[in-house]
Amino acid sequence: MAIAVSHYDQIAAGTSVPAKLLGQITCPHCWERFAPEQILWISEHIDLLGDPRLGPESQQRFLPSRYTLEGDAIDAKGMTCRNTACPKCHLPVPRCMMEMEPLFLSILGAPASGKSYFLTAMTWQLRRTLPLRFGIDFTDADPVSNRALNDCEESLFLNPEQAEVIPLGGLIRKTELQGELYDTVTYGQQTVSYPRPFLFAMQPQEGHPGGDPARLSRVLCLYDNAGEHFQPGQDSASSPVTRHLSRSQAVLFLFDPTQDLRFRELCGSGTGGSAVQRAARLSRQETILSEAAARIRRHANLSQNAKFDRPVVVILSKLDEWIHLLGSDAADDPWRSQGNLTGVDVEWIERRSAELRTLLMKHSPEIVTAVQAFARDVTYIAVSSLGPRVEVNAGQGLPGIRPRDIQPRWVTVPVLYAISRVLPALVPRLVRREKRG
Ligand SMILES: Nc1nc2c(ncn2[C@@H]2O[C@H](COP(=O)(O)OP(=O)(O)OP(=O)(O)O)[C@@H](O)[C@H]2O)c(=O)[nH]1
Ligand SMILES: [Mg+2]
Repeated sequence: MAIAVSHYDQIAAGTSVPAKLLGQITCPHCWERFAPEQILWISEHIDLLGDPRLGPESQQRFLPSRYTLEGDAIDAKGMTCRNTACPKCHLPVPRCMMEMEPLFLSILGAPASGKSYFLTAMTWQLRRTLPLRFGIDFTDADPVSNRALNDCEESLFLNPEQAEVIPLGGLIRKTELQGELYDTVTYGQQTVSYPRPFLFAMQPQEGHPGGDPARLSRVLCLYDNAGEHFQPGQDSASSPVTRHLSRSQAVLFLFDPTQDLRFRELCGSGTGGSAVQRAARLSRQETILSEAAARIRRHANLSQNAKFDRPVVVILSKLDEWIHLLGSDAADDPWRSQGNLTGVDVEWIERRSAELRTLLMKHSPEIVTAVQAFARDVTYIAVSSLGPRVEVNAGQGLPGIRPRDIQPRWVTVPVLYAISRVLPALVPRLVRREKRG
């Protein structure tokens, strides 16, 4: 049965399960903010094809006037619709984003610094760590939009060739600057290409100590940029590939020590070093950071002297190649439990951060200078997306790994530490209790 009242009237009248809507929704594609009543619905009937923004093959978007009793819109041909879209760019906005605040995190770094491997290992491990250790459910908010990342997770962690040494480049490919990771939208004469977001719902389980789950639930919005996007001149009105930076609650900057000449000379005496891979490229990575800082300042209207007040995590990648430069291993994760509370072990992370900062000051001080000129709250965390068992394939001489040997190190620490800074009720920050008496 169809009724001609608005979805919002129904919610108010309690005719469907009342969900508390946000006052404002943020589109994860074009970052437009809009009121919930402006959201468009995506028609279902196959005759309703053709959208002015997305082209003749796309289902029409529309502002509904009829709804089912369950609160779903009904399209012009009488079909019940399930999916919603942004009023500006018309790209799909999952319905959970009407109820849960977004949490944008930007991952940036030079080409080949390890962003895609890190993102893949991180999301794979978050699926386990968040529900089992932190009492937070972590699920795909939009399986269609997450498909590319799910494929990368399968390639690394569910690879059927478990015992074969697979060249690293064959597991996850370089991120393209155009193509299937982007959506093209037409505004009159102008065509804009948006990077596709990866969206995850984070919802506290019953009994989570932080309190009201509705207040703490978030949609984590992540992007896998190509490193070239962070180079000067690569973000434009027609290709706003890094505009998420200005919405980000925290910035994760990957620094790859194996691309730094001075660091590189020290790599290799460790267990996982691979001369072939390191020979490939060198880059001045502080320029990526300075360019990102300039973009954030521009889009957030921050003056040249003002410091960015959100957390910045400098992630030193490919730890397996240079772990011998540190005093200790990183096999265990820095979590701490107190009673029924599990959180990040702040002292452990900060101790290691100080050690990494000292190392950077010695071998690559420009990075420390550049990040501190921009941000106030900086933490250094070292990760390996593959773990200590990278080897060189005898036949091809290329670095590779047997999928069964992949054991990521500390890959969930940057994101959980960042969340603990912006939302400590969801991911608590724990310090050792003072001894009494
Ligand atoms: N030893 C080691 N190598 C890694 C690790 N992570 C990535 N790599 C290597 O670094 C290369 C580049 O990694 P990607 O994750 O594709 O780099 P990216 O930053 O996404 O690069 P773009 O997509 O070009 O921006 C991979 O092909 C691997 O060879 C790691 O944890 N350890
Ligand atoms: Mg990549």
